[in-house]
Amino acid sequence: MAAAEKPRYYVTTPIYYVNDAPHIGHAYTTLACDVLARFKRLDGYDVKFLTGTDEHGQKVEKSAMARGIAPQEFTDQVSQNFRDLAAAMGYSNDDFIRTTEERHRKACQALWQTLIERDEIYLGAYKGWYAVRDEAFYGEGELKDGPNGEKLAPTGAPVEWVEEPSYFFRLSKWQQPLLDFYEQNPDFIAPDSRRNEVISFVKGGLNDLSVSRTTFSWGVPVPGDDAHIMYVWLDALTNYITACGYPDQSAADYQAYWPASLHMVGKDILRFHAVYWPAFLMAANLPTPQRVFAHGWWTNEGQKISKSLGNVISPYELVNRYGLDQTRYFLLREVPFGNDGDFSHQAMINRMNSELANDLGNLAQRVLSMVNKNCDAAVPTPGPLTEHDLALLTPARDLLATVRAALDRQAFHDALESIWVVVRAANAYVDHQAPWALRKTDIDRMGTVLWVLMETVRHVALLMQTVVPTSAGLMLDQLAVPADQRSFEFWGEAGALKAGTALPKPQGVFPRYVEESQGA
Ligand code: ME8
Repeated sequence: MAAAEKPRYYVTTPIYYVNDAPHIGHAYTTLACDVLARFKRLDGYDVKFLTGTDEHGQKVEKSAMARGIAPQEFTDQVSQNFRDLAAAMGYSNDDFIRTTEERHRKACQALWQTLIERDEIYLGAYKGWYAVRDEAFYGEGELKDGPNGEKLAPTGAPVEWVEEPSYFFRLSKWQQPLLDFYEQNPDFIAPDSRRNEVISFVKGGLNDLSVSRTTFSWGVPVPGDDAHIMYVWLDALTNYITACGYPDQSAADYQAYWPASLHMVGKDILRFHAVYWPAFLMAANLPTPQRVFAHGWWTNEGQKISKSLGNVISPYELVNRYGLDQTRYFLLREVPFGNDGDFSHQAMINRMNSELANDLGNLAQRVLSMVNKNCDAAVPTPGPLTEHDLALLTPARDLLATVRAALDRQAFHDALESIWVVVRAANAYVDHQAPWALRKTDIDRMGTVLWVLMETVRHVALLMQTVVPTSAGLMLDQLAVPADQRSFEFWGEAGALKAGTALPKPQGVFPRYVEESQGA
């Protein structure tokens, strides 16, 4: 297929604040996008997958000051941590955006200018509560009392009283258009429970939004009024179009990829993506993204993850201890995507040993060892397929459609469960068909059974390339599937294993995790 004819898919992660070291939460969001990007590429799409860092704002300025270095130097250092994470987690992002880049300053200022020209922004004065930690304004009624009588944001962040000249975005005017937009685009916000939350928030009334600050300077200057810098969220959200070449709307990437197919975010920042962002875009007469998915929150052995509790889970630690693919699998398998989830080492070990090592790893190993020993290390010749064979092979071949539909709903856990239904069925089929016994009684039938199993493993591995790319690649190597025949173009009969193809010596792909104390 020529590139021009391919359908497009543009998926984005939030751009992360650089003041924290990357942790499991950041790794999770980007991982989910990575799996979608890999799936869509294999499924014939032309994909753009964007991640990056959010480097402006008062919080970052304060962190730089605390370290005694200039904000630019600080952000250069810490942004690199997120690039390193992308490499360590095997993310396949096509671009990495930093909001301190020139392309981004240009895009923000152009968007601002458009909003000014369309009379969507006006100069006023801001008086109210601001939480630096959330980089968000709060109404008096939203605040709660802290343990020492101090005022706190609903998120628990400390707030400060702010009074300063400010530009305002006419958000109030977009209340009804936003409600109409949600109504006309029922899939715009997911999951549904979150959609309802956003709708009731908007129905509650929207105030105009302060979109510039004068009391610090680390940000994009407001065009024509240097005393102001842009509100960090207006700046940050714009990254999604900067990366497409905006303000040049004829740029190839803008034409190809905007509006985005999916903004993946955590539930903490849904309001910015599902309310402010479409309002800014509608106000600038630009197309709105197709979907925003807000996933849940990870806790650690039951506790909220926080620096002060000292229980931040480092993705590096997980990868070093359990392996990259094992970590990727666990994160998407353990918790229904959208729900909150709790990390526990025991749960990680259970998934890795019972599902990866036992169910899938052993299946592949058993089948390939039998083929190696009994079929001259070559793909056996299948005879006529029986009802039993089809009872395994047909669901395996149906998996692509099932997984595609699940991933279009961002239901990673459903996708993996449907794959595991087939993996478990394949294990039951091995036991039932007993190819080791057939070797003595009906060698042709043994070949058929082993071929059906290899085909099943091939289909599973093709799909698992998205979640466990290295291990699935090794499985496909062992099935002698050529590197250029691993996309979904080769699904089903199109890529069926050919009898007589020589196979390499099988090797285990998913090691069991053995506690050090037990392993010694
Ligand atoms: O909010 N569990 O950046 P941020 C799951 N710069 N996901 C988590 C998590 C946890 N415990 N902790 C963090 C910002 N995340 C802005 C975004 S976008 C235009 C600007 C993930 O560094 C989750 O995706 O605070 C959450 O939304 C994001 O990190 C917040 O990252």
